[in-house]
Amino acid sequence: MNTSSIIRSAVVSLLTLITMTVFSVANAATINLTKCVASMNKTMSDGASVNFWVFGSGGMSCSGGTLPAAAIEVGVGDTLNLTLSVMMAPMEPTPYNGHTIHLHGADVSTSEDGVPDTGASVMGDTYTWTPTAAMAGSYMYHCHVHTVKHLEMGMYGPIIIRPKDASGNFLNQITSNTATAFDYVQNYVFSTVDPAYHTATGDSTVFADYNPKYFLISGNEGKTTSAPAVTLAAAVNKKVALRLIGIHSVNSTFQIKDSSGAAKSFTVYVQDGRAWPTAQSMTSLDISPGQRFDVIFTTPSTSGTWYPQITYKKLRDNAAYATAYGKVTF
Ligand SMILES: [Cu+2]
Repeated sequence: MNTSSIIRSAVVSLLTLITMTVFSVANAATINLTKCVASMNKTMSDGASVNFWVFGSGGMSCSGGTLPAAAIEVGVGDTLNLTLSVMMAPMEPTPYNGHTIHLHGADVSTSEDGVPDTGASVMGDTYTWTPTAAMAGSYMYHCHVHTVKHLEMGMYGPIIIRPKDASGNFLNQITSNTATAFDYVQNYVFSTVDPAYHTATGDSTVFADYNPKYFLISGNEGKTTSAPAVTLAAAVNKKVALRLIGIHSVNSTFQIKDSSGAAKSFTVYVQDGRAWPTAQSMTSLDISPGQRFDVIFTTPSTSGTWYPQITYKKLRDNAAYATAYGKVTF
């Protein structure tokens, strides 16, 4: 072989290897979703009506809008094409008109990032992401136009990156590590609501001070253990995974307590879409705005009720605002 044929042979081998690597992801799927924005009024626990802007599905007719938005599940190696239509969307006046989708925590190029300050269109776009195996875990999508207002308005929802088996089915594990296997799983989306932000627009001085009045888990207040925001019917001796997704705008502490108030331990496997080098067991976890944790706890051998709960705290002095409760029976 002369030099050029050796180089040509090496190039062909390299291209073959690259092709095999790219296309050897078993049963990688392409997920095409179109999101839109709808106005929604929600009656809060004190009887007040608060206006939200929520992501729904569809273009010209926007349906299924919820607070938070429906979770998007993407397999490792799948390609998500998430399209935003703003045709019928409620909007602020310029310069804060329009909306985007920001894939919070995702490793994407600037063109897929949905940040207007770095050139993203605010009048509709498609955002593409192909997460790798190392990215299994919990994320969120949210609007990045005048974020202080639009995030508060309810423009957010979870994105869950899940490992798949050789047939392309989702594994009931947080990551490819079998230690993260679970029997039950539930999303806990944390958010707070300052109603003054919902009526203010533009550069109003209202946005200079945040005074939340409602404290949510997955869109519900859950002010007491007898009126929890979310419930899960599990069984004894089972593994329950909770995906803790922080879209709140204050400090917070997450715990799981039994019916007598004793804190129960849970194990953190993944933080912000990356596996911890060593999983850690704990009874209390601080969650800052934007953070996500994927945790697992084991239900005991006798039936009962535990209450996963989050105490929201002021950014300035960490004083508690309120606690919101979930409920798991077994
Ligand atoms: Cu927006």
